[in-house]
Amino acid sequence: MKFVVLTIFPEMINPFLENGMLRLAVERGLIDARALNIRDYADGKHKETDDKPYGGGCGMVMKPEPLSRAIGAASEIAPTAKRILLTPQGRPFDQAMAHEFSATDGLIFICGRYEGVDERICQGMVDEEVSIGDYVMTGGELAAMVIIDAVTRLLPGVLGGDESAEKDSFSGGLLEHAHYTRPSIFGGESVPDVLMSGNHAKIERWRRETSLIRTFLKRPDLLEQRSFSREEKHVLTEWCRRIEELVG
Ligand code: 4GX
Repeated sequence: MKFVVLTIFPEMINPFLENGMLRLAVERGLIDARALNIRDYADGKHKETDDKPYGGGCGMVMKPEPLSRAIGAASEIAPTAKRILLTPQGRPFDQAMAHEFSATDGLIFICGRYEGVDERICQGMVDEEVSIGDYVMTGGELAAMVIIDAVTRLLPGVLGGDESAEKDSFSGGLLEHAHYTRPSIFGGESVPDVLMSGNHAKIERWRRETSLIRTFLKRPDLLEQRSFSREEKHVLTEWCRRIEELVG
């Protein structure tokens, strides 16, 4: 899988590629990731990448020529990669999209700064506009790193051990159950007995149940677009019954 990030701040991207999981994935040959400096594709002695907007107004717009050449260079590195423009106007990024992107062979990220990029770039040289959330950042770089991180951890061989179930936990549409490690008592709080019981069937049942209830309490919106298994329906009706009993 190839990632190419087009930015005027490659120094924001490089440390991210050189540490942690990203570094591991590069070392294992699972991904090839690099940042290209849009300024390297700009003209003149000042190598300007932005200009004043036609029609007036405050702020600057990224010039089309340097961007167009940078996208051309990225497409030579990763000819079949999807070209993504990071913008609050894009399709909202989520775990399903992370899975979708992890099945492609490459992604090119176009990181705008200022008020954005010339509209003719958006129309002609971009396959998809993506947003990481409803807030405004100063550039697309953090958004590109968020997406690279979420996609890379899904690639086979990146995270060790019995991780495939964990990787799927969000695509299962539920939040994770609680986690505990030693010591068994911390700050006067102990670990739930079931986790100390050694009964693996019971532990797995507890994890599935608390995962469902937690999702209902913290993020009920996640349950709206999801159907329930027989066991899950049983868990929810059982909680309902106990609440009704309590309320009287
Ligand atoms: N999810 N920003 C992009 C400049 C810009 C505007 C329009 C292209 C078109 C963001 C987000 C985000 C701020 C990145 C504005 N570039 N990106 N930038 N939310 O806020 O992805």
